[in-house]
Amino acid sequence: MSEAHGTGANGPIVVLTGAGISKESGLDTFRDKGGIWEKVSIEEVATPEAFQANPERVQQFYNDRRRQLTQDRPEPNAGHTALARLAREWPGEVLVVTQNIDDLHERAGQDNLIHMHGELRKARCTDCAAVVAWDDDLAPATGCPHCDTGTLRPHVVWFGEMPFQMERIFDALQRCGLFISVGTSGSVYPAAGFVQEVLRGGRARTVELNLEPSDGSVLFHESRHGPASEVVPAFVDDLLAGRIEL
Ligand code: BV8
Repeated sequence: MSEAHGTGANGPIVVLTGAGISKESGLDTFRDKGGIWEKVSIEEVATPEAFQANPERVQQFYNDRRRQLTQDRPEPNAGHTALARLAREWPGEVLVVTQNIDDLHERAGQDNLIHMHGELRKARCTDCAAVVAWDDDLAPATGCPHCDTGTLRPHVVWFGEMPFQMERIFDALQRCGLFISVGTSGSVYPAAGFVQEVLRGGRARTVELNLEPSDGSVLFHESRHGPASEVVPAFVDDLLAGRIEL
């Protein structure tokens, strides 16, 4: 593979991941059959208004998912480990932007990583905004260990809240030479609009690796459909072997 492929001249590779990459690790997706939003509604558990109206219900929703992460200890799958290998072996920058709030990318060794929708194993003070690692249940009265006056909420982005590190993400999208979307239905914004942002730059190649075509499939130069544990390692092999024209 010519060095030109991986140099900064092409900008970073940006990878957007969604719940589909964690599915084979045993974590539910949101909109598939049997998914999370089939069992509970967004308005009930994933908006600031829901938290205001019924904090116990919202805390319980995240306590259940945090326990699944900390007690069942799902393992990263071959999709996660292939992205970590890409970041290690690719001669240029690889940035993974995940919509997921699980810690499977970290546990696969991914370090240049942005959790744009927050993290299930962190809590944030509603008063002083301190963010703390948190593996236990949260109750509406759980106090902040920093300011002693505030209480803790899940450090996740609810609908109607601004996702994290948007400036850094858009900067990378505008510079990138390759945009890969993995395991996401492309139904939640602003993440679902990232591929259009990349296409506006006019240079980058866009690739979708998903179990089935997403809402935005037509916007990708290439799509490979199948489980992440198969299609992601195969694509990373092709990329590292110089078989993908950038
Ligand atoms: C914002 C964290 C603006 C919490 C999540 C009205 C009011 C306000 C905003 C809006 C509004 N109307 C619309 C909006 C915008 C809204 C939005 O997009 N709504 C949608 C429903 C239309 N977006 C927002 O509100 C965002 N904020 O706009 O702020 C703003 C501006 C100024 C100032 C302040 C604010 C915030 C959105 C973030 C919400 N939080 N999660 C939590 O996890 O509980 S979103 C939630 O959906 C998850 O994070 C999830 O990651 C995300 C996207 O879902 P996917 O990851 O794609 O999962 P999904 O199940 O949908 O798809 C799975 C895919 O995997 C499928 O395609 C499937 O085929 C595939 N798959 C399955 N198995 C496999 C597989 N692929 C590979 N291998 C497999 N084995």
